[in-house]
Amino acid sequence: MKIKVINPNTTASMTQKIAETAIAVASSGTEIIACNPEMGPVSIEGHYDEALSVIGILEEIKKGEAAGIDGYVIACFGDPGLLAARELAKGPVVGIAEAAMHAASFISTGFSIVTTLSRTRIIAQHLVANYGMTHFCRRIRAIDLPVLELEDENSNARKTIFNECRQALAEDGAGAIVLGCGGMADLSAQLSQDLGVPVIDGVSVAVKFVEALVSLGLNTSKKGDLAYPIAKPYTGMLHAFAFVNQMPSD
Ligand code: 5HY
Repeated sequence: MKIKVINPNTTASMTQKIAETAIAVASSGTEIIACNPEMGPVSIEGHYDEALSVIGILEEIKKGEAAGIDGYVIACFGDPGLLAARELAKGPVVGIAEAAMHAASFISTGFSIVTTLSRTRIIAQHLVANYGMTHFCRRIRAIDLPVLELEDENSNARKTIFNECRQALAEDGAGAIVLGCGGMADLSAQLSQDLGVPVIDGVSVAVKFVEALVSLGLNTSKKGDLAYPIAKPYTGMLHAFAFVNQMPSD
């Protein structure tokens, strides 16, 4: 099977890190195609960045459909454009926030999320509610470092994340930690070992969930709101995004 892992920001080093994490957990027989859009924000740190990252994500889904991709991972903790991507895709599309939260709920009765900037906590909070995880999510914490600090080997991001996780375990009554950024994908194994609790990275979990869904033949339902978009003209600079209906819809 072919799984396309999309890093919605345009920072190639973060895409490479996400690719390595995905390839490390993929089953034999699973081909991982990791990419980031050609256009968009170098990092996603708020609603505006997120909104504008969606165009690039949908462009990558469109290319994936033409290339026979079986399933997709959206590797940004805001799960940007998830439902729009599902409208375009035949196969399953899984967001790393959704995947990580569900995995945490299988192995703990409470988890805390550790993300980057405080201003993005509200985005995670909305997803916690959307995904029915309010019962499990103990707290959403931020290390208040910009996303791209994670790309700087010399920054103290790792130490700061470790300290925030340790505090979460001491104060929040959490049994597991969910890492709140695709750029933290490479940290989960070491943090789990150092902290002695499950520290969950959504990229790894999302790849395994997509593998499971595809192997079960579970594709995105085309009945109702996730049916292919209704074909209509788009004007201005988005005219090329007008959906051309090649598939039957309900
Ligand atoms: C992410 N931003 O996963 C989010 C994390 C965040 O560029 N990749 C980003 O802080 O919202």
